[in-house]
Amino acid sequence: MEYLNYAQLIIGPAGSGKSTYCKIMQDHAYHNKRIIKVINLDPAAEIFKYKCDLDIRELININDVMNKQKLGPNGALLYCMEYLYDHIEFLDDYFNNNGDNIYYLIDCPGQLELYSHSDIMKKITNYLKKNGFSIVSIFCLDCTFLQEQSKFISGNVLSLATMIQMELPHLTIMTKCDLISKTKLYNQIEDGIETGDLIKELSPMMGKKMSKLNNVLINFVENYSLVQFNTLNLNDEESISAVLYNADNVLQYFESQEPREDIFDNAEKDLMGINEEDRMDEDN
Ligand SMILES: Nc1nc2c(ncn2[C@@H]2O[C@H](COP(=O)(O)OP(=O)(O)OP(=O)(O)O)[C@@H](O)[C@H]2O)c(=O)[nH]1
Ligand SMILES: [Mg+2]
Repeated sequence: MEYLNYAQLIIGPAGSGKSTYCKIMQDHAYHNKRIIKVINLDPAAEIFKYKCDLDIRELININDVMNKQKLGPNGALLYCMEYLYDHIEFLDDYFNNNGDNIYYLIDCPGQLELYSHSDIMKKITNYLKKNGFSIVSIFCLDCTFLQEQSKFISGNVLSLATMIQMELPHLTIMTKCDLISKTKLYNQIEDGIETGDLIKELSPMMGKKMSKLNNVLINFVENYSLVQFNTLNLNDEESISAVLYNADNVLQYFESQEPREDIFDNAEKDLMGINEEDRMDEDN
């Protein structure tokens, strides 16, 4: 399938590094002469480190919603996202103005209820998919989830619940890796962790009673191929390139960048003088 545009949907718990991820990727792309536009879909965002190309706050302001509708922060957030869906022309006009073959990062709010309990984000991404977007979810998880196996499994389950609800290709990225020393688990993840190793290490930590549950959870996680993670360290260009490369791959972005075959064919014909002969035939 040929896509018109490409988007990474940046999601994950509050404070997991979503907005910083956008800044890291935007800078990385800039240094590699690639353009990545960033859209803010978090109506409660305050300061941006990245260059924001479109901001939901131009459409709706969460404080106004809280005051006028007498809602708390979570209710107001849901209201804002539903308002965006009802006024989807806000996004449409912007995309149409930009034209095709554009790569976007969409910085989303951190309230996981939006992805796990409500279907509003799915409705928005389904709309984009119908309009020719290739989309990947980038699920950001703080690297502290790598500090022990039990936390790691709970992070997995969190990511998995979102993946199932969003029905999008999904990558889980361990963020803030500049902040931790490389734990054993960290190294295992970089080298490709085995389910068997996880079970072996988790069970003694949690007592016999839990071992059956651990096995079920770990196998469940593996069946969804979630034991694969990317680590992101903002001081390590290689890790940034690797994350972007994986996202590009999932989006099938590279295919759209390959020169079209008819351009090659024409150039070949030009070299052989065939196009010139055709043109002379047409002139006669
Ligand atoms: N050292 C370091 N700090 C980071 C990194 N990513 C994020 N932070 C810090 O973590 C905090 C939260 O980062 P954000 O990027 O705002 O996280 P977020 O997921 O967008 O947060 P919300 O939008 O509030 O859900 C900030 O203080 C960042 O400076 C990182 O890769 N390395
Ligand atoms: Mg943010």
